[in-house]
Amino acid sequence: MHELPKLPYAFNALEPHIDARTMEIHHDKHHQVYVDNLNKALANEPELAKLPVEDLLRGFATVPAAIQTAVKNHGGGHANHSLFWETMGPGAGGSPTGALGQAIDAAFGSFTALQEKLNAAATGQFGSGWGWLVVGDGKLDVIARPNQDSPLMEKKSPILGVDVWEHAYYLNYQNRRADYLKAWWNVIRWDKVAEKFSAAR
Ligand code: MN3
Repeated sequence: MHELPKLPYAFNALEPHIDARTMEIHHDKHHQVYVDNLNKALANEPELAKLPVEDLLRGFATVPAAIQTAVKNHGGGHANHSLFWETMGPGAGGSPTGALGQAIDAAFGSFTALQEKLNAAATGQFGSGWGWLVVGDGKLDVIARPNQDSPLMEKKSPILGVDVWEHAYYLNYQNRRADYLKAWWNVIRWDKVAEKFSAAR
């Protein structure tokens, strides 16, 4: 059985960048529904149900056709939000250092250039989806994907992602997705992103 991970900080911990009410609904309601529906989809697949959700998504091609859509939407939703909560925190932000900082400079030219590229990808995602910083074939890349489609299904490892479904920002930012993105950079835990980067390489 998959379980909703506990939010590692208070609902209001990311204010003023992300408001407490949005965090509460987003974590307790939206993410819970992905977890519940994933468990329902896997109810008759005991072997698949044992896998960590990341492994389930990496092996997406072998998931039975009858539950592929549910696994993509709800398994993706579960994995994506788990990463999202974990890579944000209070007193965070700033810029990446060490091996990750150097890899970002090498791949994009500078941290500012990465920010511009990820902002453009996330702003340009039509409708609901995510902007991602991923490692694929050992290299950093920025991509956007619709809905809850996980980069793991393409054998890319997400190390940072931003949810641009309206439920992620509408209460505080309404239609201003770009303002939400600008604020989000202030809550990124680069120590966590660096851990994921070193694990992915
Ligand atoms: Mn969401």
